[in-house]
Amino acid sequence: MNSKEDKRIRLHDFEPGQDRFLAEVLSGLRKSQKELPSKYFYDEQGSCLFDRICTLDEYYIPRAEATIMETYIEEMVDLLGPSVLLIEYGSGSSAKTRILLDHLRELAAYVPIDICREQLLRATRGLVSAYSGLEVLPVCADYTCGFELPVPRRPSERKVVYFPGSTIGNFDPIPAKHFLEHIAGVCGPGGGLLTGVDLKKAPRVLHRAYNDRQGVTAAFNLNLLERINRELNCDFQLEWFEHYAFYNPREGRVEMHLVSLRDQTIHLDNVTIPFAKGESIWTESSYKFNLDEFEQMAAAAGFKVEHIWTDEQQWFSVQYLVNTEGAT
Ligand code: AVI
Repeated sequence: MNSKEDKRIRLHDFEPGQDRFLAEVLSGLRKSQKELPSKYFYDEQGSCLFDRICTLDEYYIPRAEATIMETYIEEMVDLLGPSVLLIEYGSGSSAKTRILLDHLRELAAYVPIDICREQLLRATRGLVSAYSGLEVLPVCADYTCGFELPVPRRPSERKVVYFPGSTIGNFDPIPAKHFLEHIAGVCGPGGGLLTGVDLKKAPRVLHRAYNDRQGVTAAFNLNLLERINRELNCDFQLEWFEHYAFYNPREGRVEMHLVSLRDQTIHLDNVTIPFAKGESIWTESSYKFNLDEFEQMAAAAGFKVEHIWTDEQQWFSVQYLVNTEGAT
């Protein structure tokens, strides 16, 4: 960091260490259905690939969400009220957040939280120069684990967590409920959660979204193995694995896998891990919801759904949930 803006950036750094990365990779690859946590997609290269996915014709989510935000921003701002402390989980490039930063009244501060330090710092630099009066307090952390929130200079009326993009769908149902409970604790009684929730739709639309013609999603998926090779000194042969994504209607989720194209072994930290031809590593689930299903999960975590905005096709929703704890 060397520019004038960088000196004003105080990073709260809880970046997960390589020990935990190694432990989670090894434990996932030792299961009978091999798996890897999808949060590890987002190194510098993976974050760039994800940004490219968000520009693809087939990947409807960012377009639908942006249209909803642009159409209903005034209603959202009225509901959230003035002097909000805005906390974003998985802020990435913070590009989607700008519409809120542009419209929220007397914003107390903005806390972007992301696991990828480089992208977080890049985004913070951009925000600091674009919003001169705004206090930006970046936190580098795996937000599925505990970390301390920075304390802003200005007091706030309420805390609002922003969790766009339907990343909640990347959690299995029980961890999703626990995660919503954690957010309810962070925003406190009367605080809120503004979140994107992807809705159930025709499987062919989902199939296209996770199997784009340019192969960007495949590169995003395979980058996980490249990252493990690079950072953990492993020896995956990328050309011997293939991206495979499909909608599982019974479970209501898109599953992404990497399928081994031959019998092979890989070596990681003195452990040899065998792969049979056709065996897969499950790298991501992306759950799609009915409005009722999501409402029930939110209620079980202590949230009341205050408002739902959807696009014309009802493919995607943005929802404002309020922590009802302490309400009579
Ligand atoms: C970040 N998350 C909501 C994306 C999704 O759609 O589940 C990640 C992604 N995986 C493949 N394409 C996009």
